[in-house]
Amino acid sequence: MDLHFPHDPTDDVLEQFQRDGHLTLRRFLDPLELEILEPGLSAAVHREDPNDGVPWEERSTYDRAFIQVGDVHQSSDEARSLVFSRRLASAAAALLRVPTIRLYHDQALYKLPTRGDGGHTPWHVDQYYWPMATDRCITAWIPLVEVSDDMGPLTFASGSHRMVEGRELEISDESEARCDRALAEGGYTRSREPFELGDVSFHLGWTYHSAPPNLGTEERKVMTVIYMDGAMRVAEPSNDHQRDDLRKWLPGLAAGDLAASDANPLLWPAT
Ligand SMILES: O=C(O)CCC(=O)C(=O)O
Repeated sequence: MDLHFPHDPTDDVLEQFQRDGHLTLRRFLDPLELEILEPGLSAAVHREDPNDGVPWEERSTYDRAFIQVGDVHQSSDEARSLVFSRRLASAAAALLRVPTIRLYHDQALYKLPTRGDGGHTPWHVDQYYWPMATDRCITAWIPLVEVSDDMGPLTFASGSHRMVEGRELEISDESEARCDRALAEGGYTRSREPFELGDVSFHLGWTYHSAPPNLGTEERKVMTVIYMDGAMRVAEPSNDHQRDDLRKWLPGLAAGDLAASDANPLLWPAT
């Protein structure tokens, strides 16, 4: 299912994204369509939850942050319609200022209501995990339910895609503490707003972001799609996470290759 026809952000929007490294497009998707997609997509996420049954006390900071399920579009037609949405992919192309866009991968990030200590998403940058040769990669964060301020909305540090300190940290208590301090010292403004159904945020691979714990009673259900420049090349992995990502999301490829395995279809222009 194609959610909408392509959409061209205005020059103001493009400049804002270039300045801040993140942007939320309000009512970008049709709330009714998201309501229809949500149950099937959530069923796939819960079926594949890697931490199902693990007591809260035994979970790491990372595992308390969210239920993380990747490649959801392989098991859910509902996820597939978001991953192959031309409206989303065309916005990614416009924001990155590239003519073509490929899928890096998708993942659902469902934040459980906190059960005591933790449940926040520590400050981090995504590109630490990705073996990519340039910074032309972007995540669309797509809530499948309304996310009020107490449910753990994504929080950005505006302009932080230019900050270098902390880029070498995996998501952890250490990244939370060190990035928080570096962002404060660098004077970066933090931006956190509730999401209505249909609102979609986009952030660059090097933009620092975090989320508070979900203090509500319902799950914070969010789907993400990670896009890259269609001309992206694979970089030599610089850590074990990047080696894992190379195997998982760029199968069969090596440093220097065009990042265009069978798992990375061209999403824009749509074929
Ligand atoms: O959903 C969250 O809490 C974190 C999301 C995130 O880190 C991302 O989409 O890159």
